[in-house]
Amino acid sequence: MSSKHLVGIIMGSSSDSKIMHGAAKVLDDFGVSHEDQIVSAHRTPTRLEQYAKYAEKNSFRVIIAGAGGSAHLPGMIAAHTIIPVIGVPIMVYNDRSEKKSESFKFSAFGGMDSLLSIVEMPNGSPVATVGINKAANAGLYAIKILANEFPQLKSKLKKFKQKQHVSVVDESDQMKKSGLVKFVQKKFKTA
Ligand code: RP5
Repeated sequence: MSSKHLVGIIMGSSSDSKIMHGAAKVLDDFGVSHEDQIVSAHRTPTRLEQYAKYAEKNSFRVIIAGAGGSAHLPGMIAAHTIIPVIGVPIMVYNDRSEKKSESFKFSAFGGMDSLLSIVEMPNGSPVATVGINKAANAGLYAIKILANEFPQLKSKLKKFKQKQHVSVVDESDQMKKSGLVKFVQKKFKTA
């Protein structure tokens, strides 16, 4: 596979990094090279435009863009480039100050604000959108796109699906054997 970065991961703030790291982790697990940066649509609008050009120059195949609040980043990046953009709506944010009270650590609309602003891109500038905080799914979806070009990713994805299958069947066997009450006690360490 290419040693160059295939995926660009960007986020609106360092406070998004805890969520966005889920995408990076999946890409690392599949051996897909990615480059990670902070690009803010409202604090660094000119940098956003530069980043889109940079991504095209570097032949990124996919851009994963995460943002919270009104979340313009994924849509604005999509407006500036023909590279497919996967948007990650982020709920938990605003944790720059440790002293902030709990109620200030979450976006007012619980992530629905970001979800709707990313998923509701008007016709002509699409952004594929994953669920709120589901950065790992963005990573997986990027791999599915890349698998069209890199056949080794196809077989890795098939193995990944097979592993999921086996783990569900294993848990089902345990449940069948012990019964639901004991299964829950063991799995969730309840009394
Ligand atoms: C958005 O505003 C970012 O994506 C982040 O989710 C949110 C809050 O940013 P900070 O105030 O934590 O920098 O642009």
